[in-house]
Formats: sequence, C-alpha cells, structure tokens
Amino acid sequence: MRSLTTPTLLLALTLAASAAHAQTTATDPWVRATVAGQKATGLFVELKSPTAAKLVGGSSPVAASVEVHEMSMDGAVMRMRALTSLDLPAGQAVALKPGSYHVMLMGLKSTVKAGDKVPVTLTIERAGGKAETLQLQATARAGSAAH
Ligand SMILES: [Cu+2]
Repeated sequence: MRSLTTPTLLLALTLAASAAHAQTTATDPWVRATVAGQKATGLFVELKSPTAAKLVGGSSPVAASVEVHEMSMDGAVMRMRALTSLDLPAGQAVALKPGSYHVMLMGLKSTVKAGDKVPVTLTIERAGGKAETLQLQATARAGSAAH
C-alpha cells in the first residue's frame, strides 16, 4: 500500500507547486492610516498575474465591504467610482496607487493606526471564470485622509 501511495502523493505535491506559480503576486501592499471616525480608506498594492485575470473584489475583517475603485480628475475635482472589475493583463504589473486605481475598505470597524497590519483578501477571477483568493497583510502608513 505504501509503495502505491507515495508516487501519488509526490504527483499531488508537484501539481500543487506548479499551481502556486500560476497565481497572482502582490507587491508592497499598504493601507492609508485613518483618523478617529473615518469610515473608509484606500489599499494600494502592485498586482501581477501570469495569465489574463481580473480583480473583482475582496473582503477584510476590519471593513464591512471591500470595493475596487478608480480615482480620476474631472477638471479640478477628484472623483472616485466603483468598478465591477479591474483588468490584470498577462504578465503585466498593475499598480494600485493614490490618485489612480485602489481597493477601498468601506465601513471601517475601528481606526487604522500607522504600523498596523491589516489583513485583506482579494478575489481574482481568471479567464474561464476560475476564482482565486489572494491573502494580503497590508501595512498601515500615515498620510492625509485623501486617497
Ligand atoms: Cu475609493
């Protein structure tokens, strides 16, 4: 029995390893620290997917909801809108950064202090409809309330 299960186990481990390589990577995730009473803040990170995928949303224990947002200038006015998804082209780094795309943590349950580690799970949808989750530990950094 043992001689039969060992090769099976090795094969399973090999498959798991190659699947891990096909995952989206997240570089330098951070959130902007908040002031008392502030209900939302932005999460910024660089995402890179080996194959075409989309960021479709996420969740976090510190927030009631997590949305994908885009910030843009409308004349002199900064506007922010929710996106249903953000394209992650194959092999291309996509920067979520202040003044541009970001992930919005809405309905914050407490103040996010500089230095806090904020757990956030992002949901990525790959071509073919396969969903994967990406676990982040975003470091809170001090900054202005704007994002
Ligand atoms: Cu936003």
